[in-house]
Amino acid sequence: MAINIALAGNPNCGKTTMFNDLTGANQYVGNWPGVTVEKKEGRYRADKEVVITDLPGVYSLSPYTPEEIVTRDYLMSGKPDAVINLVDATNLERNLYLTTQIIDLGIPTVVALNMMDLVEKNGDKIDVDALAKRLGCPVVETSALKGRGMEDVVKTAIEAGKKGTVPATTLRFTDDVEEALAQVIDVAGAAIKGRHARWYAIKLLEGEQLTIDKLNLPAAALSKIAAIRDRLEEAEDDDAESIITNERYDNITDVCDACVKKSPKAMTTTQ
Ligand code: BGO
Repeated sequence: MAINIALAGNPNCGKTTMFNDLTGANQYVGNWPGVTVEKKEGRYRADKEVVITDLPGVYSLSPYTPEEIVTRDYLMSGKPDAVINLVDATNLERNLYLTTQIIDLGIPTVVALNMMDLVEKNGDKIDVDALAKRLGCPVVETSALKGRGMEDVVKTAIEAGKKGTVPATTLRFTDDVEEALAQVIDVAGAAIKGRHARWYAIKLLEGEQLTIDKLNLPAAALSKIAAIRDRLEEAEDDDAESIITNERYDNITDVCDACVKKSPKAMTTTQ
């Protein structure tokens, strides 16, 4: 049976390079239905049962650009068995913003720590085991340019996809936000049951119109969720979307502080 693996990541993280290395000449390029966003699909050259879809490069899963909508819809379509989230390891802090959102989707995820050749060249160190523990999903070192780690990352993704292993929710928000999310899950009930429950709860708490329209919740549930949002916003003196964005960045800073060691050479040259 075919296994579907999606490649997702920020622009310039090396997705095209990895996609080309994995699929060789077995590629099909078209457009996503209804939009002029390029769709690239190919068969893994070492196992033709594995179909690889290269998603458009995005910085976030907000629904503001066609690329973000295509990426998000595909990841939530139930089609991919697993996602390989490429991150540019020389720019971990910026790239992990998307990673925290992909993890919240609740689909089998493997982080490909790409451009490791450059990290090593710079003399920086990343504690890969600690990073995997913090993110709650496997992390594989790769260099798409040098073809390093390619088999390992696909093998890890196939395994995660076959077992249906979703990321552990080790990246928590503050207690106030987690409590609000639990209340939203309670109110929304069966409408958001399943693997995407946490993602939907976050979007409902943020008040994202696209998700509100999609879920078609009864008016009474929507007003209870609005009350939960109001209480949180009042307690934190900020809007819900900013609260969640800021907490993602706080988590990312903690993760990078714990897992990345910049070379002393690099630190003196940037001062
Ligand atoms: C140019 N290591 C290194 N060192 N570079 C990598 C790696 C890696 O693991 N992976 C990718 N790159 P895309 P998106 C380039 O094109 O795959 C490089 O947007 C150049 N081009 O070679 O396109 C890759 O699909 C001139 O670099 O990323 C590419 O995600 C000078 O990262 C760039 C220097 O990769 C983006 C680099 C004319």
